[in-house]
Formats: sequence, structure tokens, C-alpha cells
Amino acid sequence: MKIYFALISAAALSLSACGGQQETAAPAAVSEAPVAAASEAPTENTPAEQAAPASAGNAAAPAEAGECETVVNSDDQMKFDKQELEIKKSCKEFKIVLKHTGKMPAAAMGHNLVISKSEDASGVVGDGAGATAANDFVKPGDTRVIAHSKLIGGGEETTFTVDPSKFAEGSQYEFYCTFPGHYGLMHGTVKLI
Ligand SMILES: [Cu+2]
Repeated sequence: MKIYFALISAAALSLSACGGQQETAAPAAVSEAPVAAASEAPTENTPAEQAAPASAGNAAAPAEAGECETVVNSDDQMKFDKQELEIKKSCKEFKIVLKHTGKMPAAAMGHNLVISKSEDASGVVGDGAGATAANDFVKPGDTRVIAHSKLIGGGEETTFTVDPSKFAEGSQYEFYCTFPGHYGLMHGTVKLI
């Protein structure tokens, strides 16, 4: 019996010794892995980082024509600084930068810029109020909307683009803010030039 116990305890010792070796071996293997991954990662990223600015530069060059871009300011007094927004029809896409020069947050004095036919404005504004701030006060998928910006608060700005081919000859277009209660002071005419 003594021999039997001795064998068992010897087996147990060798098992625990074995487990101990594995435990000490495992962290060594793990600590090697991140080093290998980290040393590989930069060599993979470097070519991608070099390629990105080159392609961005090429794409930005033709779109940088100043005639296809305008800035509209809005403020804490619930006003746009333009009563008329000129959009050049010959532009492939027309960029509009909306700035909020005030200090009030979007929840209290948020502004957006929405463009539609004049006859559709009241419907877009009405449905926009129900769409809530989470949807920038524009009903999702509203086909009456030619283009619209995000809702912004004081100190923020946002840029969006308009496709000039979406404006039909002979129709009247407006731009306005759909934040509830703002349309009365915040609307103007879109003039296609
Ligand atoms: Cu507004």
C-alpha cells in the first residue's frame, strides 16, 4: 500500500510540475505574439497611409472651384444671413456650408438648412417637426426635400451637397430651417443662376 500511495503522489507531483511548466511557458508565448504583431503592423500601414493623401488630393482638385460652394451663417437670433441662396446650375454638385455663429445648443436653438419647392415647404416643415431632432427635423425619405443639412448648435458647422440637376425649370424653390417654430424667421429664396 505504501508503494501504491507513493506512486500516486509521484504521479500527482509530475502532473503539477507539468502544469506549472505550461503556465510559465504560456505567458512567454503570449508576450511574443503582440511584439510580432506590432512590428508587422506599421510596415502594412505605411504604404496605405502614403496612398490615401495622394488619392484625396486628386479628388479634391476639381471640386475646389469656388463658384460651386457657398456659406450660410445662422445665429442665436433665429436668422440666416442670406435671404437668397444662389446655386449655379452648371456645377456638377453644389456645396453648402451651414454655420451656427451663436452659442446656444442644438436642443434649444438648433438650425438646419432644407431645400424644396416653395409649394412643398409647409408640408416638409410640418412632417419635419414630427421627425424629431434625431432625424434633424426632416422626415426620413421625404422625396419633397431636394437636399438638407444636419441639425447643428452654436459654434458648429456642417457641409452638404446639392445636385443642381434636381431643380426643374419654372418651379420656385426655397431654403429654410425646419427646427420647430423657426420657419417664419428662417427662410429664403433659392435662385438658380
Ligand atoms: Cu433654426
